[in-house]
Amino acid sequence: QSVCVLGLGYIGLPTAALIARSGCRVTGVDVSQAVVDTVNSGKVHIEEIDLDGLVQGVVARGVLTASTKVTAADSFVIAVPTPHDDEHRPDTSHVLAAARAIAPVLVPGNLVILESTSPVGTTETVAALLAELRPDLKVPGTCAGAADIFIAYCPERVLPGRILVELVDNDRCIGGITPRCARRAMTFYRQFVRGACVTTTARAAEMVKLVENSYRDVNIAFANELSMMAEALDVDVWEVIRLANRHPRVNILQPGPGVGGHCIAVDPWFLVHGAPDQSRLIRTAREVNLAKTAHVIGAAEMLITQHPRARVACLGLAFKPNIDDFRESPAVEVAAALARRFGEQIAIVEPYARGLPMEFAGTGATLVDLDTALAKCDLLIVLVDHELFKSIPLEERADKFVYDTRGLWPDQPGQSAPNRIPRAA
Ligand code: SAJ
Repeated sequence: QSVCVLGLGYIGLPTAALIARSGCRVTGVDVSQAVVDTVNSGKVHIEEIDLDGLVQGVVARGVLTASTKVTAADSFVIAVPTPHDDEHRPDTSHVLAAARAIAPVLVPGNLVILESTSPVGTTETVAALLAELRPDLKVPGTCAGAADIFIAYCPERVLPGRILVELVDNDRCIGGITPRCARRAMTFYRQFVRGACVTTTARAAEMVKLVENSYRDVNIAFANELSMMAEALDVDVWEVIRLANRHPRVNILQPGPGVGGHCIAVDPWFLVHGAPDQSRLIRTAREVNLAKTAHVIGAAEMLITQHPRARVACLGLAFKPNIDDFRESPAVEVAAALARRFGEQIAIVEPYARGLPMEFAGTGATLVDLDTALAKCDLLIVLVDHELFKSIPLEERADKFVYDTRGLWPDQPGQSAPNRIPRAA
């Protein structure tokens, strides 16, 4: 069995390496020569637990090679990015470019799988494109009778930091352009997936992926809306959530400074664009989560203005706890807005950063370690719930003003409601 994986990013590279380990010969294709060279030297360009050892092993055994060119194979897996424009409209051009690259080498019996998060209908568009480029092949969904090739959509649903474990253990939802395509793709995934493989249509599988992340976004928006209401009502939102969650059928998520990452804040827009008149709740949830970041910036600005001589530390930049990923992070957005306005008054603590991201260039804000911040700063703005911050004992922060957007320190004195902006002394 030979497999060609297009896109060697966060999903493509771990997937290519796992397939290679399961006994296939894999070519990993990427448009970046630097990525190709790195992988061919047995190294990795992305941080992910255990990925370096896995890639080194399969490259050394000669079962994974990288290239900038698509080669003939039994199966093709497309795992390229689907970005969006400023109006949040999905951009499927990389997916279509990958399909164009595959078209010339396709032969009867081949399987083409799309894994990239995609608007509903994209797999059918890929099929139509392949049919147009290869009129000599019977392409499923575009021809009568048995097709020559198989096309399916199978989304990834792994959590960064647990990618290799979740690629193997999570259930997979496999959507075929036809039931025959789904069955063929299921045989492919069973080679390296331990979780259940469930088949459906390509359109349903595309929607499943978008729905999973929209579900989480809507639920976080609920928590964020509660936090702003509780602030207005002078109630401790974390206590309210903790108590409400004692109900057997209630499970409210945690408020924060907004929603970050590359999926949950993006995928709901793909659904909204697909059915704009039917997606009021999902659109509103997105708006609530965006508004929460603006709310935190406004509240922090007010607090600093009330304490003009205070030295301020922003705790955390990552988009979620205990990781070193700062892209699309609401914490960066908040801290950078404060740095632009208050400059040198702002110190940043981020144990996972080696320097400040470019958003802070020219602001005068500085990156300091936690001990320095605790020794020198009087006002702490908690933006990320890193374990390191959670463990700060009360005696090291009892005398500080704290604006805690993550509910990290329920014992912080002077805050009947920790989500509430502390009043000026
Ligand atoms: N967040 C909150 N409150 C919460 C939970 C999360 O504010 O109670 C925030 C986080 O701080 C972070 C953001 O949400 O800024 C997203 O973090 P996350 O841990 O919820 O999700 P991601 O983006 O790391 O990964 C998600 C996962 N999707 C779901 O859990 C439904 C993952 O399984 C997907 O594979 C991934 O998106 C993806 O690639 O689509």
